[in-house]
This record gives sequence, C-alpha cells and structure tokens, in this order.
Amino acid sequence: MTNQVELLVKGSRRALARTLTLIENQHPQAQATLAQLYPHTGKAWILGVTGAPGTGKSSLVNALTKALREQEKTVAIIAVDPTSPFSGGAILGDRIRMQDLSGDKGVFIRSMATRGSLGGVATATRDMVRVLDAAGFDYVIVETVGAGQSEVDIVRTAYTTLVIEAPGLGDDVQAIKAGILEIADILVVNKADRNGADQTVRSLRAMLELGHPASWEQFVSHHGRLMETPTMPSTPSDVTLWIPPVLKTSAIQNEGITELVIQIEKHRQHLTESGTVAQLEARYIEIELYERLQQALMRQVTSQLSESLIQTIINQIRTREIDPQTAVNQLLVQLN
Ligand SMILES: Nc1nc2c(ncn2[C@@H]2O[C@H](COP(=O)(O)OP(=O)(O)OP(=O)(O)O)[C@@H](O)[C@H]2O)c(=O)[nH]1
Ligand SMILES: [Mg+2]
Repeated sequence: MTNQVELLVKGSRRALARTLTLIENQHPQAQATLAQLYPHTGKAWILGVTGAPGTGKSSLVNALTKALREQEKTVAIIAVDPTSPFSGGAILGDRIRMQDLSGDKGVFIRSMATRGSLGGVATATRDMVRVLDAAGFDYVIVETVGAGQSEVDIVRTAYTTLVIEAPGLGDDVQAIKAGILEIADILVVNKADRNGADQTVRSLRAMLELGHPASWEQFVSHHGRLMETPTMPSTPSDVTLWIPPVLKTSAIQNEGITELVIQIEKHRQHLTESGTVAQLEARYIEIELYERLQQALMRQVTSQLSESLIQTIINQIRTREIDPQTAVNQLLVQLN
C-alpha cells in the first residue's frame, strides 16, 4: 500500500482530498490507487438521492445528514451535476445550503462536475464512491438531478435510492418519468409544508400500484387495505418484496426526517436480511464490468485507427463505394 492509501484508510482527510483530486484529474496513478483501496471498500451504505431540479434534494440531504450525525454516523456527500460544464451555479448553491455541515469532521462534501470525464459519469461516480467508502464513511450519499438515463445509471450505484418529489411540480405525477419511479426504494414528497403534498402522495401511491400490480394485489387481498410492509410472506419471492413507502418531509422545517432515517434503516435491514444486497451487488458489478469492457475495447480500437484512414472510409461511404456495416466488418478484420 502506498503511503497515501494507508493514510486515507486511517481517516486522513488530507489524503482523501488528494486521492479524489488524483482521480478527478485522471492522473496516471489513479488506477493503481483505486486498485489498492478496493479491498477496503464494501462497508459504507450507499444512498442515491434523485428527483427533478429544485425539489429540495440538497436541503433534504443536509437535514438527513444532520440526523445521521446525531446517531454518530459519518457521512460523505457527492453532488453530481452531469449537465454542468463547470462546478458553478448549482454547486455553489449546494455549498451555501450545506454550509451548516461544514466544520464537522464526520461530514465530507464533494461536488463533481463530470462533463468530459473520460470513462463516463457512472464510472467516475463509482470511483469516487469507492474512495469515500475506503475512507471509512458510514454513509455515502450521491445526489443527482433526475432528468435522464444517465442519472438513473448513477443512482444504480446505490443500495437505497430515494426519489424526491415536491407538490405542485405537476400534480400529475405524469411529470415523473416511469423509469425514475422504478428505481425508488423510498419516495419522498418534500416541501410538505406547502399545499398539495397530500395530493402528490396519493398520485404517487396510485402510480406505484400500477407499477407493482402483482405485489400490490397480493397485499390488498391479504389485508383488505394498503399496508406498508408485507406481514404474511408465504412464498420465497414474497420474502424479498419491498413496497416503496411514500413519505412526507419538509427539509426546511426539519419534519419527517426521523421517519426517513427509520425507513432507510428498514430498507437496509430488508436487503441485508433477505440476502438481496449480495444479488444487487453482483448485478451492479456485472453492469460495471460490461461498461468498463466496452470503454476499454473502444479505446483499444480507436488507438489503432488513424485519422486519415477514418477520413478515407467516410469518403467511401459517402460516395456509395461501400456501406457502413461492410466498412466496419472490414476494419474489424484488419484490427486484431
Ligand atoms: N418550502 C420549502 N422549500 C424547500 C424545502 N426544501 C427545499 N426548499 C427550497 O427549494 C429550493 C431548492 O432546494 P434545493 O435543496 O437546492 O433543491 P435541489 O433538488 O437540490 O435542487 P437542484 O440540485 O438544483 O436540482 C431552495 O430554495 C430551498 O430552500 C422544503 O421542505 N420546503
Ligand atoms: Mg441540489
């Protein structure tokens, strides 16, 4: 182990900051460092927080972190902004919102502007999560704006994913992309101090019901009404059933946060006790392997292609001398 990794694992914040910078800058040493710290990972509970812009994700992460700190848990926060070319506006806002956490040694906040990162946002996020995990944080929270597929991919690093909604952003939970609802382990209607929160809760419950017909049917028929957790597991598949609870919070008034912490713990217990966490991890590793393989192969292939060859082929395709797929087949034969 290099000195820096050793210090990082022992909790040095300086070593942590340096390691993160190394990785962000894609320094030649980054890969070796990640390899060395990998055996020290796998201890943190990774929380994903996503939702439409402005729903109060950062404010909620702030409130949640304070509650976890009261339980003496350490928390690292990564704010991912996949759209921002620089760590400007939104991230500056986050800093201000989270400033009451600064000065606490048990909290570490890092923003990540990811445009242009070589391996893609998901890879960069995973690497960062691992560094923070190895540094010994009990929780690593990844906040990202839920707007598209890449954001969904980012939270796929997480064991527990919170999807944040707010009243009035379209009663019409239509506004919520079905995909984002699917990834939610816990749905949070934040800004519950505002009008319309109950309506949003109802719409979300209705949507969840549509999304989980089998499980909910079982449920409703067992109990005659909706309940939060199944109490009558009869088949093995029932045991791993988790119905996402819909919670109301006000990050500003610090309301509903205790219940949120309880539900996060419940979900964690559910995953751990049912053994699902191992399956989840295997699935994430599989996805990651294919992504990294794809990136590596692409790099290998492009490194063998000269710009002039590519231009020649483009011209041949444009002048109808050859079709694109045949051109690719011929290239593959030439490459090894
Ligand atoms: N009334 C009310 N306002 C809130 C609440 N939580 C957050 N806000 C406000 O909503 C605005 C957005 O909050 P953020 O925490 O930055 O929301 P965000 O989802 O992180 O925003 P982005 O990261 O830009 O997508 C801020 O003005 C907050 O003060 C809440 O519970 N109630
Ligand atoms: Mg934010």
